[in-house]
Amino acid sequence: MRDHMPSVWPEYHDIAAIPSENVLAVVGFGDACTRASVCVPMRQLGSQRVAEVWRSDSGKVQGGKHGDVSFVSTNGAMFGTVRVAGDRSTDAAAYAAYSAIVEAIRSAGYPHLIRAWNHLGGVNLEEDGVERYKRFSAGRHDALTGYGFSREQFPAASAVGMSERGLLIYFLAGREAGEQVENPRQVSAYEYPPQYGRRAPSFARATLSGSEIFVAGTSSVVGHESVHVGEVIAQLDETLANLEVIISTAAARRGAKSSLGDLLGAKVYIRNASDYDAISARLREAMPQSTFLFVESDICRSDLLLEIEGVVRIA
Ligand code: 3EB
Repeated sequence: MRDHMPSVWPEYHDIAAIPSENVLAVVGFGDACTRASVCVPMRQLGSQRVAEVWRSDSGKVQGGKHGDVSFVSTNGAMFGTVRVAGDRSTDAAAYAAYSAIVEAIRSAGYPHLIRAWNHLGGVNLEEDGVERYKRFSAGRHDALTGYGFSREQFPAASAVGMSERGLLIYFLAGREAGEQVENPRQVSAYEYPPQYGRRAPSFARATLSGSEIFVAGTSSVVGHESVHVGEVIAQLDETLANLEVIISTAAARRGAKSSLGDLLGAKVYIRNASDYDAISARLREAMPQSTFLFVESDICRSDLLLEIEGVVRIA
């Protein structure tokens, strides 16, 4: 039933050592977009220049385009990107982007959204009195529900800023549905009260797909509230507690045991570059096995100072 999704997973490699076999896509960041199929305008922190390399257990990759969505696919998995210019309201941009994504994945035969990365220029700025992130949430919700997606079909996601205008989304879709996992320490995002936007955010805390746990962008949120406002290390510790719980909960669904230390790699979005030294030192200690990509980025709530995402392979 569950293992039709071939394994696809991200690896973080120095841009001088990007592998060439079984690569589905390369996501570059900032000025390090060598060989990148998609380049996210976001400054990397630290001395290394790293790319997010999407590997798969199949070497055969096909490319295609549907509307504004470019994609590559292999067996049962599709990796796609869409970019919308910043010349209209953010609700309309998100609605257009998610409509294009759903049209593309359905027409290509990969109708299940597994994981999405949302990058939004000026994410915390107000647009006619409403924060862009809230407008984004509304447009995403209206598009997905308009196409018949139920909350159990929302993908795991990250939602962060970027240093250019507009909206840049990349995503993973499957021929087979993933399985959503929610975090018992947190209210499901799709049940958030209206203070976070007129439509609740349409994402899952994690998706199980193939042998992977795709963990959504995770922050210092308990219940539905941001906690430890203004305290970056306390936010980091709360984020790690959230990651631990979502990873162990997801693994338990497959009768497995996994924890924070099993993250293959982690991407860390840091609002204030001056926090990089303290955050990176603590993370490398907490997760000595993991590889990291650190970027400077706004987070979708203005009181959040960091967000961490990653992937675990269940043995
Ligand atoms: C949170 O837990 C923090 O709207 O897609 C994290 C990951 C967050 C994804 C999204 C938002 C999103 O609510 C914010």
